[in-house]
Amino acid sequence: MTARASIAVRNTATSVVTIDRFIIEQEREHPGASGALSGILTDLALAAKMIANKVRAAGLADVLGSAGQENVQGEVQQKLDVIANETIIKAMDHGGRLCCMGSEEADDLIPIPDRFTTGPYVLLFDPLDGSSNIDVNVPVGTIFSVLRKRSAGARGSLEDALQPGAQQVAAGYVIYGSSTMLVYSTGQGVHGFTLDPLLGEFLLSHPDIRTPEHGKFLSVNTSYERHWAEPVRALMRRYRGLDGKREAMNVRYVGSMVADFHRNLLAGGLFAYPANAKAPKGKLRLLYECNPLAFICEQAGGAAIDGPHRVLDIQPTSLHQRTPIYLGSRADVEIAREMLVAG
Ligand code: FDP
Repeated sequence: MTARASIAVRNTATSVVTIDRFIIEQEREHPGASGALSGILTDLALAAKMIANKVRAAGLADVLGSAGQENVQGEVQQKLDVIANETIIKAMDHGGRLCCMGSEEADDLIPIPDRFTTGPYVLLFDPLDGSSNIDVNVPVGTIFSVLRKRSAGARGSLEDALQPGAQQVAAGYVIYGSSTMLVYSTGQGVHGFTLDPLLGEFLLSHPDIRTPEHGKFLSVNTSYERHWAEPVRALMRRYRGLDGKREAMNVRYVGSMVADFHRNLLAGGLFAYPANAKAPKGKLRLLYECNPLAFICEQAGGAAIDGPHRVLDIQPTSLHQRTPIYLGSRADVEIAREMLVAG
């Protein structure tokens, strides 16, 4: 059976497909499955609903603004970052499905408390991506990645987290935008669910997402142009049609990776955060942002590279490692590969 033929259930005029039902139907296609991965996805969906509630009420409740602490990246943590981080940890720590977790907001691996049993998976997540946009009501997101435990011990170790992205068994994101959407893949295509605020359920709204081969949109922060190496500048001139060798792409940069990625996934396009003289590895984190979105992108027919290499093949060496990234429609990523490798 091909990945795209694997949708077992679809909405009809009189019945809707909830994310729980969809997860269970997908699990049924794997008779040996223990149900642990399904449980992780279901728990993540609950955490996403709880975070969505907070994000929706951000202007009302006292959750806007900075919590006055810096995270491991040296960025000021926003209050909602802290809330989202705790919400995910508490939704996931007691299910007996994880051996440990890693969060963009935590310096080290997050252990499963001793009072809970552990399980065969690791969860890595960015609880609230694009958080510098929260105060101005711009979409933000949650990104997650699930890997199988490799180490011998029950409680997990760095070895479990530091696996190439190609080893992910599931990855996804939630976008808290004009509606809240959860998009995920377990390697059987990419499926999107929209939160029905009245039912309080994620409903299947975007089955089998395929990203266009050529993109319309270019998402990159051009204010770093003066710090880019010449091949990157030449590449961006190409995308913008300035060298006369292709039609110009339309520049759209929200500055929230999930929002930019989501638009480009559906409409076609390329998201880039290149290395620059001030950030030699770019800004984005391999484990918490780049790997999960690269997995989704490839599953939808797109591609993701750091320049010469496929992102999913990079062997991570530290939890908070950064990587340059070019992510999106396959033909547009191919141009980056050619020009950056040649340059
Ligand atoms: P943020 O710092 O607001 O969390 O993850 C980092 C990120 O946002 C991405 O979501 C976003 O694409 C990028 O940083 C924006 O960075 P620049 O302002 O440097 O373009």
